[in-house]
Amino acid sequence: SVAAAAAGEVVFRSKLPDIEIPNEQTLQSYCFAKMAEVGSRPCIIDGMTGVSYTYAEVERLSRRAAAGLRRMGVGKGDVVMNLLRNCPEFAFSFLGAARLGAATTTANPFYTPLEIHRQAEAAGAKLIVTEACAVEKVLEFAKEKGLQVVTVDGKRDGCVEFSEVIGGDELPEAEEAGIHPDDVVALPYSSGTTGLPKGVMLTHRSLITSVAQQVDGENPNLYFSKEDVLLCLLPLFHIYSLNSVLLAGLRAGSAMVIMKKFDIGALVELVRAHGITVAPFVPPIVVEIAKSPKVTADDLASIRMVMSGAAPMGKDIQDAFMAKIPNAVLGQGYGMTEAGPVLAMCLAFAKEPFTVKSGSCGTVVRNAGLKIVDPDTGASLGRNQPGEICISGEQIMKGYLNDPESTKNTIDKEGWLHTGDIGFVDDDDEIFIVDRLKEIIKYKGFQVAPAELEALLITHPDIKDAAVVGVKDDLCGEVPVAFIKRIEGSEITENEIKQFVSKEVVFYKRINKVYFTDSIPKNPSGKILRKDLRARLAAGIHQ
Ligand code: 4UU
Repeated sequence: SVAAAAAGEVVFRSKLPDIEIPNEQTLQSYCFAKMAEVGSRPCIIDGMTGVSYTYAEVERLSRRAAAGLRRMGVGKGDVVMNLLRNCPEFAFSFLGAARLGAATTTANPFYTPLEIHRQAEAAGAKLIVTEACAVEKVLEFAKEKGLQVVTVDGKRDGCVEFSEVIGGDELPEAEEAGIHPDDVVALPYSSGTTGLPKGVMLTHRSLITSVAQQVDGENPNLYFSKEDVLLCLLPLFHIYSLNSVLLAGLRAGSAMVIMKKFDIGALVELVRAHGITVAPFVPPIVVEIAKSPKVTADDLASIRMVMSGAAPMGKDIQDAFMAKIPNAVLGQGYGMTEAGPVLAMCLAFAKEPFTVKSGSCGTVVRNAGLKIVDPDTGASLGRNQPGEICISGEQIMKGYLNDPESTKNTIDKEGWLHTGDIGFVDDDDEIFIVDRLKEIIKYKGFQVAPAELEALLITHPDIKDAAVVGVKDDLCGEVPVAFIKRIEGSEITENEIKQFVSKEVVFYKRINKVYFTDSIPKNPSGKILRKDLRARLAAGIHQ
């Protein structure tokens, strides 16, 4: 529930009234609640092949996936890893696991073996659903650890084909029994405000609440209808797309066109072919479309709503984009994996829309409370005063998997989740993010955890100490750079260090620049003073 305001506290609420949220059921029954109305309507369309699945078919396939996963030994409390680019099977597998009371942990198929193994092991995955581009990276590990591997795109030695998993009977509804609203259904990984990536436990209750806050009610904050065709281009392994596209789309009865990889020409073709009406993006895609001479307003004429999120989008980008596509509403959603994930949503997306300002990342969602807190004193701040954004409500995570300490440091005793984002709420209840307190770096909306890169860097025999911070980048938002203290006598070069890192991490975590230094600033307890490093960079001091 929404944390009560203590004396003197200012708690910001949505302009929309609270609603009844039916979160005492399973996520799958909530998402398919309107089956009688939408059964024969298109649900998932594979943009690659054009194959289209109706709502009734998606429900049936998810029941078959449940039965197939159960045959392979998956049951309540188990974890399945989806290591997939966007494809219909992602949804079948996710919903199938949910029916068994199992959770899905999602990961980027372009991760390196190190990154995949680490997450699979930490999450306790029993089975990995993947595709040809990633299967090589999991086979050996899976054999060693006794995990099963399923492939969605063809036969492979040592693997089971997904077509086989969904080849049998459907799991009857009665056999779904025993799932509690507080059971975990999704387990994405996020480093949150500090440290290494951690498993974020999102329950049936939290995801239903989050989806309802967006698309339910007489005047939904994010109005998706049965007539809408949503573009599912953002990766489903990230919570933004999983929640605000797939789950929100299912609940609303919209059609979703699945796009496997970003290409501006292919995007235009899909928009034209399917009459896409809603396009959820991240800022770099908005920029690319605004700048591309290949895309005209005519190409995108069917789109009525463009959402941006996962990274800051300034007023100038927003204005440039709107000048190009004047008929669409462009606004932002503000999310954080741990927050379930949506904290705020643009009210111009509502069924009865409000007027909003460019550059705002929305207004707090309904059935939630948002507070701005002075990071030094902990005092709750009023309007127009920047401080740390905190959120409460039934949508927030249950906690980090096997990490009560980090959970306690993120969700306080009163139930407020601390985001590590600095922002303010203006006179019209609109939220503006102005800075980040936390160490995380966002490369095109993807998380890069400095602690992960630092831990890797210091395993190199020539590196005595290392610190990683983000620097602004026009194309990517931010990129990681490293300060390195070499061991005495070492002559290791910038390039050698970059290559060492590149071998172990996915492309967007690569070190963009190395600065050699004699000292890494730390506080007395050994915490890296990233602010000081950022100040050094700003002052042009690179040692
Ligand atoms: C400035 O990025 C996300 C989730 C994004 C999301 C989800 C559902 C957006 C819209 C939606 O409908 O999650 P994480 O965990 O990868 O990263 C969280 C962090 C935030 O704490 C903030 O620093 O990403 C940054 N961020 C934003 N920053 C997220 N959205 C925004 C935004 N503006 N609109």
